[in-house]
Amino acid sequence: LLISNHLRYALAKNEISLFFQPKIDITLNQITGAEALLRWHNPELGDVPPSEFIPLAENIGIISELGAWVLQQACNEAMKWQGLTKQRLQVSVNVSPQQFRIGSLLKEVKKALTVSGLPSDQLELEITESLLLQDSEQNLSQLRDFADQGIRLSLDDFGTGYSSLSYVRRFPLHILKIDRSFIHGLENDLNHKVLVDAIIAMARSLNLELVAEGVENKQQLEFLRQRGVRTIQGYIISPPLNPEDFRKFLKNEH
Ligand code: G
Ligand code: G
Ligand code: NA
Ligand code: MN
Repeated sequence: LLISNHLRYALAKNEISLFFQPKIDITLNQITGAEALLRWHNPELGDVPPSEFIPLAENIGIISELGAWVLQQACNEAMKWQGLTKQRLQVSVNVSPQQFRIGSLLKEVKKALTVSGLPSDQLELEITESLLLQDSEQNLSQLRDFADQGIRLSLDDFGTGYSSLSYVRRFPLHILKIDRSFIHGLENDLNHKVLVDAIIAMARSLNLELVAEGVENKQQLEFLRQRGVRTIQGYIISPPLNPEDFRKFLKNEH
């Protein structure tokens, strides 16, 4: 496949970059960190979204290499933020279930932390519900390894899969991210409001921190604020930014 061939050489050709989207504590009006998001621009294909090229990277066997690159870049960037703001910022990195299956993830995470010098409690891994649903001992033990290292674990896209309370409580998670599909149109949709309330209640009962993603307008923000959700991410604050613009965002914060 043409796109696979391009993807194989994309890293070497510097076509891949990492953007950062701020996360904000809306009670303190302070930035708490950023999610690292892959971007691929190919001269022939144009911009290819990660939803297309991540599955492809898994299929052609380069997800480990790509994932290791993301981890290293994310940790390196997070180190550069330290002088720019008083807060101790978290950097969140998405990891796909396939990266857990390969088994070298812990080694790659440790390497990225060592090489960058970033303290492990400033790294957050965003995992998906599908990883929990596989419910293998191997996945659970890897998650425990990360938690033991002080790395924070966040459950991404929550509510889109089949995770139940009984599933989620078995895993050493710290954060639950409300999927943006529930935030979208929230202000006009009673069903979404009810779902978001249920997710909030569940997170509280499990003692998990909450992040609401995809927040685009004031009504959504106020809905979340009223319910005590502290941390949000979305276009109302900022789209994902290139590393330079993200540093500018930090400097303009105060
Ligand atoms: O940025 P965008 O909305 O296009 O992201 C689409 C999807 O790609 C999201 O689900 C996001 O989690 C995923 N994604 C972005 N960057 C990475 C990455 O570095 N690794 C993995 N595994 N997924 C990523
Ligand atoms: O699946 P994941 O949660 O990792 O996806 C994150 C993606 O959501 C990012 O790639 C980003 O482009 C997108 N995103 C971030 N903020 C918003 C927003 O406010 N609205 C919408 N529609 N998408 C957003
Ligand atoms: Na994510
Ligand atoms: Mn998500």
